[in-house]
Amino acid sequence: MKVQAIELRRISLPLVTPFRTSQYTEYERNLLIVQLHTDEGIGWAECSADDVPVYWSEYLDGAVDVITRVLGPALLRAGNLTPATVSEILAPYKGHRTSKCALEAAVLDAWCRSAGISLADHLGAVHTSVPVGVSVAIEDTVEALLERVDEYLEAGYSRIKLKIEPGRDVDTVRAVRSHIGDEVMLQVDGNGAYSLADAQHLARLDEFGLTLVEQPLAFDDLRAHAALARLMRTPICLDESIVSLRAAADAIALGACRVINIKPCRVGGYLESRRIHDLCLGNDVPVWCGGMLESGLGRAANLALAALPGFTMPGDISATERYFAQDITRPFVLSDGRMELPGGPGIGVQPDLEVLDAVTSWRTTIRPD
Ligand code: SMG
Ligand code: MG
Repeated sequence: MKVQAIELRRISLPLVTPFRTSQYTEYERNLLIVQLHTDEGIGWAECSADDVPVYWSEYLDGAVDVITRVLGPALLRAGNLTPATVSEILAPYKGHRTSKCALEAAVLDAWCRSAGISLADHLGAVHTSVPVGVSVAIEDTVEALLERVDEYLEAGYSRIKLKIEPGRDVDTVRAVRSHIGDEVMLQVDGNGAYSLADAQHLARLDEFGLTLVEQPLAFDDLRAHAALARLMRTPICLDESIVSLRAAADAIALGACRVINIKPCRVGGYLESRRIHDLCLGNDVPVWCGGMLESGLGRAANLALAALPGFTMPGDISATERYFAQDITRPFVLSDGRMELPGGPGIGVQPDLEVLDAVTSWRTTIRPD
């Protein structure tokens, strides 16, 4: 397959409620949409970097720059390529995994569409629907948080994930656990806001029967996570720390986690995600698919990944209405705590071009020199 042109658009989708984590509050989701033109048809994907580098080092303006000046031209120069060669072509350029993921995902979509197969089948999916959870933002008051949790449980989510931060952790989790009862699957995410000095405090979370505690400590401190893991009964799950297959292997070998959150945009793509999945499956480490408040394009691709056999825990792949009043694709809905894979070739959905135009604030096309 030959890449002929790469169209980039910045879009902005207002969030139905602000998304507040220990690091940042987001009011609208600004994303980069990739439309890849190849000699075998079109591929769609998104680059899910944030406006500012707070979740991790990548951010949207940086993604625009590196795709426009470096990664995009490299793909255009590459001649014939397959999805598997994209990461090799882009390997000389260090980092920028979210941008690399967007380009690889667009190639995968074009490739699968032209072959008439779904991305899910291409990746080796074994399910046609997957259980999904919801990530609940930090609220000013416990009352507001309980209301939000009730709303999501009523919608049927299979598990609740609470964002926590110092000062909003043990007491908050106690209130939510006693409100929802012991049966509901509950987990927490610190987004790296704690240090090993908080170990005794974090260990107090053990009494709430949590499924896991996600990324409590700094992203680049596997040893501290391993030390914390020895002090807590609740399994540690890593998110920000797992940037590659190698990082996943290190984390497992060090005992830094018992569960891994796989986010394709964090590890450089869907094929690296599958390699991490395979490693975890071989080591009895359950995985689940993380989320970055994606548009329907990223959501559809994440669903395909989440249908692989090792994804035994509900992912952060929530219904469209949890994020946006209007998405660029048809809405994704929940049914009995699960979400159906779209089916159809490629990622199985396409943007509504009228809606896409309406939310686009900037666009450019990268062509061969
Ligand atoms: O897509 O539902 C979603 C968001 C899930 O909590 C979520 N993502 O650390 O896991 C995480 C966060 C990262 C996004 S913060 C902008
Ligand atoms: Mg996380």
